[in-house]
Amino acid sequence: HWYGLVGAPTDIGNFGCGAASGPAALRAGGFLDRMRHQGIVVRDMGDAEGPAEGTGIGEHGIRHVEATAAWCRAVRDGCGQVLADGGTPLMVGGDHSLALGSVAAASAHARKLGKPLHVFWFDAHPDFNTPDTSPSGNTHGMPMAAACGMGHPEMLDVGAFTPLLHPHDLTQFGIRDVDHGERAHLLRHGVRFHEMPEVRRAGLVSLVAEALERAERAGAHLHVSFDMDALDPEHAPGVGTPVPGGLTLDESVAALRLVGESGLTGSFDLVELAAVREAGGSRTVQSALELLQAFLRADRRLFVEPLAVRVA
Ligand code: DIR
Ligand code: MN
Ligand code: MN
Ligand code: MN
Repeated sequence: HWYGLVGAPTDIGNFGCGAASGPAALRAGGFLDRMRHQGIVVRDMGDAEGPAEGTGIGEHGIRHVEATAAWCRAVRDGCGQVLADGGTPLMVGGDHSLALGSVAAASAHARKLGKPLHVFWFDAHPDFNTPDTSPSGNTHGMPMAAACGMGHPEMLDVGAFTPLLHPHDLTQFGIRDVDHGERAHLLRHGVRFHEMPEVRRAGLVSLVAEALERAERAGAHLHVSFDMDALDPEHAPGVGTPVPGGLTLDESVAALRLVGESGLTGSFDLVELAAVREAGGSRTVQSALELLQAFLRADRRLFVEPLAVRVA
């Protein structure tokens, strides 16, 4: 078993937020070496490519929707290639609109295997806006609605079919900033979105364990999408839209370890790593490294075959 790193260096979905620097920051932070030293080989598939410039505000009041869709198609193809070659894509963003691309790849792959797709979404935000409900017009607030078949035609067209995901098969953790119309959508479509008060009451790990049981029973392909702003700004100050009152690094590490142990994860995103926004430090990159390490080290599939000892 192997993971393939697909970088997506753009902030097209929240223009200027700084998330374009994410893949380079993670590589410069020593991600691949750190994994290799632990016997975990992650193949670097390089960066997806897309338009450098936005395409402006269209008739629906959405920013750069055509450019977003172009980036998502590139991410879809990069992740799709890893899946076709038998690996697990690790998409590093970039802003969260790109998850529409990785989910499109995951959904097509799951369908081919005859499995349902389940998505775990760690985020301060549900990213379940449509053009009608979005207060900002930014596409990074829309990928999950689009995956569930609601949104701008350009975004619905990223996958080979639509919807890519049934809303009942979407579970969200760490939510604490929901737009008004977005909440109505979530409730109407039966999305399980665990807001911070519930996380504090029930515990992140037990909510994740419950969702894992559902995914396991369903025989699902599990796609995990981790927005760095799910973490409290104390642990991840370098994000585009920090929201106080978030997840601790410790509980997130414990949750991702459980997800890794399950062996159910067929694709993974780590997004909104806007380290350039963090004055002078590297706290956010360190947190990202710890999350990825917790997840990967717990995935026993990586250790089924003895790895060749690597010299040099
Ligand atoms: C807000 C912010 N809900 C929007 N979304 C963010 O623009 O739709 N997602 N920041 O990560
Ligand atoms: Mn997000
Ligand atoms: Mn977010
Ligand atoms: Mn976002």
